[in-house]
Amino acid sequence: MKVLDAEFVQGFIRLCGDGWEQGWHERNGGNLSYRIKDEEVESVKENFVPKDWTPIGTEVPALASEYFLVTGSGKYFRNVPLDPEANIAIIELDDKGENFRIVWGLNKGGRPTSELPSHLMNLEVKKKLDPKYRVVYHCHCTNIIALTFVLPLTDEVFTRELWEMATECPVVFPQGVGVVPWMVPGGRDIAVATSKLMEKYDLAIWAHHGMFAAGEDFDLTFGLMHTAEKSAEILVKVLSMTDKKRQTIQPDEFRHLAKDFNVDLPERFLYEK
Ligand code: 2HA
Ligand code: ZN
Repeated sequence: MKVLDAEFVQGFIRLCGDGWEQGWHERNGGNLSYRIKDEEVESVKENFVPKDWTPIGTEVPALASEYFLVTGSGKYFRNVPLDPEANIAIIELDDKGENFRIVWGLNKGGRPTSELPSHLMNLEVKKKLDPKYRVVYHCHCTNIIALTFVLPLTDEVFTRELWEMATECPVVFPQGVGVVPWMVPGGRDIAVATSKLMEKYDLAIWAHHGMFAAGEDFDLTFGLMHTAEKSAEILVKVLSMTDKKRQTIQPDEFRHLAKDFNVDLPERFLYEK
């Protein structure tokens, strides 16, 4: 099968276009990765032409010898649906999980996303917890970023505020949201900080930068990002009108919701204000 005909590649391309349309990917902002299933690798392998091995910049031994579909460094999400083969790549990891090589894509040159260490370390943490997780998505979602200038940068406050602004939020991300303080992007340090949060959460905010989401497939991962960002948009609107909410969802009401929807909401997010 041609790579571009594969369903997982089509799903990846669609997410890039959807993210662009949301306004979350100015210029080359954002990146996406997908841990490819064995049978999907088999279905497109005939097209692979391996390039040279290159260090990842970190180690991900639990992902050794696996294949990933990733966006290219400096490439624009806007251009992914228009010319996928020039803007995305399939990479293979070596048997130690220390080096990668491009086997398909980026046909006009380039490297995988500058955030490859964060993507792979997040995918590794998630795989160990639940092998069904395959997608990691980073975008520059406007309202979440805006809130990182006005809310305290704690998991507790961001989780509680996002939960309050849309009833579906505690059901969609019951574990909550983690927050990484401002750090230099692109390297191992921010990857370590983010992947630590991914042990507890499916969402990690990068202060004054954007957010990471992890999920089992493209719909769930994009939907998670979209739900959290929509909630942030509502909070930005509320805070633009007033610094006080006249009424909101109360801790006991969250507990009631948790019971009826059969989700576990950690008590540390249900503090009295
Ligand atoms: O430019 O979003 O975090 C890509 C990025 C870096
Ligand atoms: Zn970014």
